Amino acid sequence: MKSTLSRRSLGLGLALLLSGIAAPAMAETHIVKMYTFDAAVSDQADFFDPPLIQVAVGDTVKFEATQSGHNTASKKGMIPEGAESWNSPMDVDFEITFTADGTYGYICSPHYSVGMVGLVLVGDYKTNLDQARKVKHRGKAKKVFRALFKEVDAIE
Ligand SMILES: [Cu+2]
Repeated sequence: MKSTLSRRSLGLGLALLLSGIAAPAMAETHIVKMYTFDAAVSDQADFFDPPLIQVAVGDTVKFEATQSGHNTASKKGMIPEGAESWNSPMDVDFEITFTADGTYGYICSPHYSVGMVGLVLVGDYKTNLDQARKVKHRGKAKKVFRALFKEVDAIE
């Protein structure tokens, strides 16, 4: 009886171990919410939450139209060479699967100048990090991107 139990728990342990090994290869979906205002989340009006995320190649980011009046669009010069740009309609949930390493800068089209911007870091994101950082911005986008790149520099 005792040996049966221990054999069973060994089997379970092995199954857990194997699923743990398989996990990194499985693509994940990450949520970024689009907000107009929610004091419980941020003092800022018009923002992505979270504005900076790090994902693996093959993962999907789902931009959720949590509140209305927003979209997501890649920012010219802020995605890796050869990567596909995007520009979602307003007020829809929008999914992007990232298949190439790199830093991806994006904006909300109507709220770019008030700083509704974000970064997705995919896999080996440093491949185009410097190019993405060099892009000039206007209004509050300048300040928000600068703060996000500072956060990126703090990774490791
Ligand atoms: Cu917006």
